[in-house]
Amino acid sequence: MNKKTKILLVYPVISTSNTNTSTYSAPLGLASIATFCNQNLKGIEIKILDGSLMQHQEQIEFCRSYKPNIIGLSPTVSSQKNAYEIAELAKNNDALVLFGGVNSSNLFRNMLKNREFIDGVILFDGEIPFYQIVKKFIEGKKSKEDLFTETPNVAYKKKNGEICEPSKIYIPRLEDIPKIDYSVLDMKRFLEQTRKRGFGSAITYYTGKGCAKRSGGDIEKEYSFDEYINLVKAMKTCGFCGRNELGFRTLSQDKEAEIVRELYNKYGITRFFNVQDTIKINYQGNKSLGLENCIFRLFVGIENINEKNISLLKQRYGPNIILQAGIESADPNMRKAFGKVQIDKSKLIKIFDLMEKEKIKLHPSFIYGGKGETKESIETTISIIEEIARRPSLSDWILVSPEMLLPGSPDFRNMLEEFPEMKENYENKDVISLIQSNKDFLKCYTKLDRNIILTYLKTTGELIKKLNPNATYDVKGIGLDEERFVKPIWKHLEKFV
Ligand code: B12
Repeated sequence: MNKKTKILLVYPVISTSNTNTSTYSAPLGLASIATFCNQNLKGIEIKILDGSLMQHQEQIEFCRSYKPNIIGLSPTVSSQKNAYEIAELAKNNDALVLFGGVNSSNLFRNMLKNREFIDGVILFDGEIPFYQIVKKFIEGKKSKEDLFTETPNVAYKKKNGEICEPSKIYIPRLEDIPKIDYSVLDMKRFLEQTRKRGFGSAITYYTGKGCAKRSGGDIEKEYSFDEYINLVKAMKTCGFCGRNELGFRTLSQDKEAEIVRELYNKYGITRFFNVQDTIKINYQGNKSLGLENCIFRLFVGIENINEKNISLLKQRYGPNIILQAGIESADPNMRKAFGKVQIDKSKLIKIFDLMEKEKIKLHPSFIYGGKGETKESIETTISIIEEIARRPSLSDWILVSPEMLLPGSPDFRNMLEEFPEMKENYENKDVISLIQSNKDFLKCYTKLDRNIILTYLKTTGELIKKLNPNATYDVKGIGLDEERFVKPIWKHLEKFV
């Protein structure tokens, strides 16, 4: 009797050294890969472990008893170490070990050099390469050469230690990838958690990859590795952005309607978070999604919030809209340093007035400690945070973080290019500490240090608490000790913990 090939896909637990980003986000990348494989292959069984729902130990134990034939891991900067531990365990049980996702796409060389237990790293979009590898595996091919040489987007290490870059990069049109079948996730447990956290039945979906800033020119389906990497490096992006792909791909307006209506009908979802980095507001024809009773949280560029766009958004999503906008700084020089559109304080305040009038909620995010940041520029930003905190009907969630040096971001790349000692420090690393890299960045590009940043983060929290006692103050990219000092405020969690 033919036994099924067991596949385990893991979103590892984000290590405790960082604030738990406690939202209603599901591992969409893994869910999409599972959907694609299930629809195109027979004789497989796929399980997904979501690190937002379980502890690291639970993942370890599951992996130990399940003994997958193939494991695929999707770590972030802050869960890389946990991922290695699970992967090594799977390797000891003879699994084929594959890594993927943004962080692995950036660090693949060092990962393959330093970690013998990794068989291959799949760069960028994973559905098709992962499917092709599983297919070959089921057909009995087991050597790295057989599995990887002809497969797009895969990097691996040969027996002689040579790192093989992907022979080609394949970038599918999003319309060619089936929409996610959410039943591959543990929806029961996921929704129990979102309800417990006070979000109701909430989940993420996506309608695009990349962002508007990255657009320009058509995206081909195939590139050579060098050609693709050079095009990505040449793109204009925000300095801190850790995305690493070319351009902006989006799904059609109708596809979005299909996705959210299905989630509403099948799982009773009433709170949706579209993770597309900037939504396009150019709806044609019948705009309404017909889900007026639901809440939609959408990423926008703050400069695009105007009367006309709000009206279009309301026609499409109904009245309950939360706009998540990366304001980052209110200081013009800092906005420039971050690569943001120029917009001054008075314009920002007009936007807040408009949003309040229109009853649209704002979830803004800010960064302290970008290139050239000074105490004065941080204080300018705090004055705008104060303006928001004074308006409880405008916002109940404010996010501030120290600049996180994400591999793949222009700021990280420049730091290594401009400072030889940084190059030496980071060149071979396959785990990046958000804390240490921020300290290094501050030293290279500002006269501030991390203690100053942490003190500003703390006083910002106190200010928010005073002005809007019901607001959540979310701080990312800080360690546990630092968290005890800064005191982020998880308003929505307080009721439930
Ligand atoms: C939702 C989200 C989260 C959720 C993730 C929930 C989850 N379970 O997945 C939460 C809120 C937990 C989260 C946390 C963090 N995130 Co985040 N997040 C996102 C966001 C907005 C969407 C991700 C998504 O679902 N995309 C849609 C899916 C379909 O695409 P995908 O994930 O890229 O997956 C595809 C490929 O990457 C690949 N792939 C992915 N995994 C795997 C695995 C295998 C085996 C294979 C083969 C392929 C593969 O194939 C997939 C299908 O094509 C992205 C930005 C974006 N819009 O993409 C940032 C992003 C991924 N996050 C980022 C970061 C930095 C973080 C944080 C470290 C800091 C932060 N900003 O909060 C934290 C980590 C923890 C912490 N507290 O410090 C960066 C990553 C940069 C980098 N170089 O690593 C991004 C790109 C934002 C940015 N612009 O910089 N995040």
